[in-house]
Amino acid sequence: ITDPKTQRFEVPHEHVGPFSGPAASDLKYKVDIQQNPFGIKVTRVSNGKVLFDTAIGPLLYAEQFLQLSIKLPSANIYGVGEHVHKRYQHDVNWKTCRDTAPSGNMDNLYGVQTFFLCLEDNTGASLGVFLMNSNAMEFALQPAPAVTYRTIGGILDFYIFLGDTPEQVVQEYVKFIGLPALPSYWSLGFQLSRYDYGSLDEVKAVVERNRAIGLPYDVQYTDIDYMDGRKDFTYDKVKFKDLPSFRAYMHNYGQKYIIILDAPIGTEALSDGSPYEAYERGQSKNVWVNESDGVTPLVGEVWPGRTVFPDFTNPACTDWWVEECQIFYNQVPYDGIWIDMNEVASFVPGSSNGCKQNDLNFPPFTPHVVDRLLFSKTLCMDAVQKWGRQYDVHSLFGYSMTLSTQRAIERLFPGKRSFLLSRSTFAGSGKYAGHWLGDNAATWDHLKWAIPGMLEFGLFGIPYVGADICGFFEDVTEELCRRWMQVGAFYPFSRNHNTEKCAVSGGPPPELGTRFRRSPRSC
Ligand code: SSD
Repeated sequence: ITDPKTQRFEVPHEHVGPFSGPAASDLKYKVDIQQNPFGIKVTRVSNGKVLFDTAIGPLLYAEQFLQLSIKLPSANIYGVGEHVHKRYQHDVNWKTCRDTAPSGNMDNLYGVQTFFLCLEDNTGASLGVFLMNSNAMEFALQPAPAVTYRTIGGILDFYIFLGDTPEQVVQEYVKFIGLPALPSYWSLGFQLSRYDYGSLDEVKAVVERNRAIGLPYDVQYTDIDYMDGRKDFTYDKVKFKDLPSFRAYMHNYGQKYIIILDAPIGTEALSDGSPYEAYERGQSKNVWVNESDGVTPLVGEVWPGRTVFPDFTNPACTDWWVEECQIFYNQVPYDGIWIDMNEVASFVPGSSNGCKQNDLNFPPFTPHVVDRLLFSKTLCMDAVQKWGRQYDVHSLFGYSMTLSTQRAIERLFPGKRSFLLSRSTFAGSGKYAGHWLGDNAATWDHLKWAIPGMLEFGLFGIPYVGADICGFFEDVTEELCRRWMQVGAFYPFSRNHNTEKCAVSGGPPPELGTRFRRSPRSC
């Protein structure tokens, strides 16, 4: 449903292009349009069941407020994200859904997935509904049973998929948005990581301890502490001075090495005062997200301080990013890339200069998002990228970074299945990347909630998914970590990871390296 008079933003999706060719024949469905009240009704031909009926509420179509409600055949609804859902099947009792840590409420988290699956009845017959829209939105579940999509821009570009089974619906959906990447065999093995091992020596000590007890693990990570001042495409020449030979060290034992790259790029010189060359080259090619004037790079704040933000929707930025991945690879070989902070995260609201008072930053209606402020922990909504304003393209940042990083993967590992993991996702991210459920905590609840979270990402076409085993935040108990390692062995993406922690007295038991904490933090 578009505006017949003015062009509105439409998602420039990499896989979903304009349709051509003859209309389908022998349809399973019938579509009726009713007037007064306006409604679109989709009926399953085989049994006359009404699957999708928008006449249950008004179609509202204003410049910055579009709403459509859909009466569904049953309350067996699954999907729509990214949130923490305590159950796989949704509770339709009036529920409404950024970089915010997963919690038990319905806060909007790292990605946007507007697809849901509805099981019509107990025969397996199912339908899927997908809204190709990247604006801030709400999704409300009601006991009718019905759902309401409420978005503040773009168009109402709905796709409906019918199947005789839920699997058939998901197969149709992922074929439409881009079939999931086949993971490399080694990436299905157990993986070990932590935010701030402290030095490469410590990383190697962890590797050696786990090799010594024969723990079967395939992959070792280094997080942003490997970098010089947490700047992409650099490494700490003191604490990680032997990093250039670390991949070979891992390969000698049939293991792999993965690096993290963050979306935000620091603007200061390196710790020894030398120029931060990746930043300088990006600056010379004008590859950053700009302020509302379209020419001044927007400056935010992440690690290590003032940062700019690559505009991955700009082909010149993609070329710069691919080149930087190659230059760094030539210094420090690696086997895969983990991209993070790509919601895009910023620790100051909007920009270091704040955001202008206008209808993009402060729209007439703000959906139920964290802090009720669209630019909280991210960029001003009037910031400019090649694909459009942040207001329209914010939810595509992680997706566009995935597309750009995939180009680097293809350059570095031609003809091989490699590894790409992204925190922020959109429909189609699974064609190239896997996902982890973000900064969870060492609690039994998070152990439990990870199950529906992973099942949902299977619906979203991102089946290579997992959660930080033993929890990212908080200190884990031995029993919880043991249980999490057991269930984590069944995660498609099986990685034990946790946040930076202070040194503890007594030190960890040998078999779990420095990620396990027996005693409370001593600092
Ligand atoms: C990494 C996490 C996500 C962190 S990232 O998996 O280990 C460092 O690269 C940053 C994290 C952050 C929130 O902005 O999400 O939380 S802490 O870790 O700064 O508290």
